[in-house]
Amino acid sequence: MLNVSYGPLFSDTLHDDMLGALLFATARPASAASPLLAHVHMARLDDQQSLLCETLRGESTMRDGQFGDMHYRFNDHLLFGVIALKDNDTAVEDNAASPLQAAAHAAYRQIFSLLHAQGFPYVLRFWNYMAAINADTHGLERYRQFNLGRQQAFADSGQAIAGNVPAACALGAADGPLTIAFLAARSPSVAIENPRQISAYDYPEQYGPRSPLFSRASVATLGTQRVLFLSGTASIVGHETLHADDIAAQTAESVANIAAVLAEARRKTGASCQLADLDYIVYIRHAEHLQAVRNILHQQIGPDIKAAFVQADICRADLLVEIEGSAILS
Ligand code: 3EB
Repeated sequence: MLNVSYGPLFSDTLHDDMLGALLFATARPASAASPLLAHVHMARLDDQQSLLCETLRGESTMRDGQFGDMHYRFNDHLLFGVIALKDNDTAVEDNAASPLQAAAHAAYRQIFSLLHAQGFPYVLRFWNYMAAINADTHGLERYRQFNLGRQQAFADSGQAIAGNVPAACALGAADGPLTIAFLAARSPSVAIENPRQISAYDYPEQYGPRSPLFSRASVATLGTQRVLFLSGTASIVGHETLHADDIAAQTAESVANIAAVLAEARRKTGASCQLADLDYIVYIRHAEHLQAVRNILHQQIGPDIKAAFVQADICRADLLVEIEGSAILS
């Protein structure tokens, strides 16, 4: 059993049934001290008085652990963990590697060795957040530095670097260390790709020396339940960004991509899942675009869409919006 909720309400204590959470807020509340609450430095746009909390719950009988720089919690079926590494926390062994690349490499190496040791080898979903994601430093955009370290760690850890890879998102936060959260299971999930898009792990080199590593969605079976995690989805067709500078068209293209991913998920798993079934987080680069994005989503998904909106940088400088989500499928 897994429950994923996106709420303004947040209880400071980690309840017995919580695996962990992501806390989207400009400042971390002093009371929210648990390291299993991954703090993402992002402002909520739709309700500025509240922070947004994406909470993962499971059956109780959780156990807590710490491994290197990581904190994690698990039950019989699922393990959730959080690692936050500052660029300079990691010694740069490879002189050619930037500090962010080294941090990404170290974080992913630690994650995979924990998951191997604990017997949760199948990651359903990664959440990746880093400051200044579009800044060029050390001769390369920081997102591309991150991709170098991530891919190298997958390869060094014996993980597939194409095909059945986890769902993910990667966004730019206003501040804070490289923060990675992950949810892993003891049995494999089904990776979903999007027929309208080239798989991210096959992107050509113009997007950086090493490809991003994620699938467009993952579907996990947990007992009698099926859970879908939709990766960050943007206005990309083939491998190209479409509609630069047009927020309405980028939002509509992102929805067309989500619809295609859900169709592929239905085809591959037989599960029924429609656009209106998901809970969404919508990342918007420019706060003033909130209403335009909302209008398109209301038109295309429906006025009762379950969505929260936060301000974030997107991993390509020409992308203005990215949408991710999840659904418990029956
Ligand atoms: C894209 O489709 C948009 O690097 O983990 C979406 C989801 C994106 C995950 C990642 C990047 C990532 O390429 C960007």
